[in-house]
Amino acid sequence: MPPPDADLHPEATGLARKLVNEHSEPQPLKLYAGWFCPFVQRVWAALEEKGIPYQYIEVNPYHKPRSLLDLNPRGLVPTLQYDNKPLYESTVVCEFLEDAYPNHGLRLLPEDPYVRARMRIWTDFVTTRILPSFHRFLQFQPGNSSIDTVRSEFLDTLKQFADAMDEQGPYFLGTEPSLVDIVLAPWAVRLWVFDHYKGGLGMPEEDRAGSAKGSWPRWRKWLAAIESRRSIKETTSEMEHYLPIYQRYADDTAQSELAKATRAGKGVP
Ligand SMILES: N[C@@H](CCC(=O)N[C@@H](CS)C(=O)NCC(=O)O)C(=O)O
Repeated sequence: MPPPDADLHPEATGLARKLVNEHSEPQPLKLYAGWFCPFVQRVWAALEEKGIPYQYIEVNPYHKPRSLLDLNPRGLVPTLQYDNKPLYESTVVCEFLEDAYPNHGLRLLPEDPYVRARMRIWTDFVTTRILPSFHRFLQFQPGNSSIDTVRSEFLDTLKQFADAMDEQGPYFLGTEPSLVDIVLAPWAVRLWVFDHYKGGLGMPEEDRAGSAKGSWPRWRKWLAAIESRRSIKETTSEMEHYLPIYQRYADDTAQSELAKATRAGKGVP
């Protein structure tokens, strides 16, 4: 029997629907995607930012069709097919897009080796620290520990991220976005889940009363820039179709690899 997670709206909606329609023609570069998936949104936004021609192919990774398993034995989206060869793991795929298409659109990786390495530290921080604590908070059930603990652990990861940003911004490294912004953006635009299911995100208004500086004003400046980015808006579907999916996480009944990893106290699959 397919897991409950397999029961999803079958296709992208809203602005994302329009983008899917524009990318339905066969191309040498194919993105096997799920419209709802934040890891997919990383790669999808990177493709859009760089203006790389691609074909969008919707698959349900909880049904794991043969077409997906043949390319990626783990059966996860995003999976890329490039010149008939498979690639997966969203961050690796984004880096690959920069390497393979260096002269297209936005530069995802800074040229300076030090800045590039530092950006990778924070890209890794997103996946190994922010995302697991996002999910511990989202999947929290009364009786385990206290929701205040998981909430403040999550906020602390966001604060560390904000504190590492360029002071002016608005993006992490400064005036232009880069990979580190794109890897967090899909979760940043899903923060509504905490208001909807967990009694609020609980982010302080400001660090110090009246201060324009500090972590949270900087976080909000970053978030506003991310939320208004075309590549993020146009890869986001209508809210109503995310609700049943996130309800399963909020109830901790989801059976996805990510949900199971969170329950087992592990990192992102
Ligand atoms: N580490 C992977 C994670 C991808 C992932 O977990 N994708 C989810 C959808 S959001 C999936 O395919 N899940 C199928 C499953 O859990 O069986 C990446 O960064 O690409």
